[in-house]
Amino acid sequence: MSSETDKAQTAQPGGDTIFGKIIRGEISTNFLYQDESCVVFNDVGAQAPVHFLVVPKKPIVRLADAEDSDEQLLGHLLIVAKKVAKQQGLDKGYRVIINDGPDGGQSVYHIHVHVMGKRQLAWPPG
Ligand code: TR5
Repeated sequence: MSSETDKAQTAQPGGDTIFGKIIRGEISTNFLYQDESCVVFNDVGAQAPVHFLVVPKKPIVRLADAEDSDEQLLGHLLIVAKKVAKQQGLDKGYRVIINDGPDGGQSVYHIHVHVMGKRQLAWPPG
């Protein structure tokens, strides 16, 4: 198992996360974009030359816990993802991923959208 998979198998939902600290400014972070409902920053463990995360300020734990009332917010995250992808020069395409739960490889229990690009990505993922 990769270390990311190990992390996902042992990560626990609930409580504050590292992303909460980033959103509140308790950890100094260079935001690629931010607005009233989300922030965007580079993934510290980048899996591609460009790899950033779109994170809502609302601490939805995981996609499985999203509510019908989160529909607009979740759509907003994708619109922000495509705008920042353009800013980052991902003209040849990119991949958008939400990992959910242990089997989905989620290691941080504050929902986030991964955007990866600037290399040919394989399919299917592992
Ligand atoms: O595995 P999932 O889908 O939950 O994604 C979590 C992502 O958060 C991973 O790709 C990590 O590399 C990333 N991550 C973890 C930390 C972190 C981060 N990205 C930016 N800054 C980070 N800090 C300061 N601390 C982390 N622990």
